[in-house]
Amino acid sequence: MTSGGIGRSVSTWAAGAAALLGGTAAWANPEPNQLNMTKGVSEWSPYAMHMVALWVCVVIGIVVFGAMFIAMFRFRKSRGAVAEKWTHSTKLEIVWTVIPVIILIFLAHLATGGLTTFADTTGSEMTVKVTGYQWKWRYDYVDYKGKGVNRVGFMSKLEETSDRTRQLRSNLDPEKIKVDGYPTYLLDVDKPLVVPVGVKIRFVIVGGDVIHSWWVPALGWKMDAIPGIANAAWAKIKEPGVYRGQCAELCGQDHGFMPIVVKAVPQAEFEQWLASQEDAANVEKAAQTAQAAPAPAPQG
Ligand SMILES: [Cu+2]
Repeated sequence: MTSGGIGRSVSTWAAGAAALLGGTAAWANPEPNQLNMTKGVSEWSPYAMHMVALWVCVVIGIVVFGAMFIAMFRFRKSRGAVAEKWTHSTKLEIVWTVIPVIILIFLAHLATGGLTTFADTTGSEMTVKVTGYQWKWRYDYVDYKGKGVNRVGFMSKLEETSDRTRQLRSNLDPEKIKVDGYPTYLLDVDKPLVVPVGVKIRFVIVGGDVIHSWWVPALGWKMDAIPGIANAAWAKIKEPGVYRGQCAELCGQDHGFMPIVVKAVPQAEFEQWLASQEDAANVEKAAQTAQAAPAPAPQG
C-alpha cells in the first residue's frame, strides 16, 4: 500500500480522533495554546500517521495503567490479598512479546511509507533554493514548469515593526502587531516567499554560514539548512494562504528573529508575479550594464 493510500484510509479515522481532541478546524498556522500537530495544507502531511501513533499510545497507556491501578487497589494487603506463588508463564510471555512486535511493525510500516513519499522530489514542476543566513533567509527561484527562472531571488528578513519592538526598552507593544487579526510579532517578514498552489515544488535547502532549519508547520516538515549539504524536500500546497514558520535550529544570537512566510497564490497570479519579478531583474541588469560600459568614444 502506498503512503497516500495509508493517508486516505486513516484520514477519516484521524478526523474523528481530531474532533475528540478538541475541534475539527483545519489548522494551518500555529494558534495560541494549540496542543496537537497542525494538519497541514500540503498534499503530503504526517498528520494521519501522527494521529495513529498517538491513539496507539493512548490505548496502550490506558491498558497498562488501568491494569496497574486495578492490581494496586483491588488486590492490596489490607483487603486480604495473598500473593500467587507461580513465577513463569510461557503462554503469557509469548502473548506480550508478539502483540508489541505486531504494533511496532505496523507503526514502522506507516512511518517508512510516509518517509519515502516525503523524500521523493521527482516530478517537481518548480525548484526554489532556500539559503539560511544569520539571521535571515534567501530565496532563489531556479525553475518553473521546465523553464529556468531569470535572476529572481531575494533576502527575506524580519519586518520592521517587529524588529523595532523587540529592541531593549522600545516600549512598543508586541500584542499590537497583527496581520488580518492574526498576531504576527516576530512572525512576519519584509518579503514573503511567493509560491503557486497545486504545483509540486522542490525546495533545495542549504546553509550559508551555520546550521539553520527551515520550518513551516503547515507544510508538514522541517529541513536542516546545512553549509555544504543540499537537502531537498517538497510541498504541493492545496489552498491559497499565508503560512508562517521559523528557524528551528539554534543558530546564534538572533535565531528567534528570522521568521518564514510562505504566500501561496493561484497559479495565474503566481505566473504574473514571477514575470514581473523577472522584468524588474532585467531592467536592473540593463541599468548595471549601461553604468559599467565605458563611455562611447567621441565622434569625428
Ligand atoms: Cu537560524
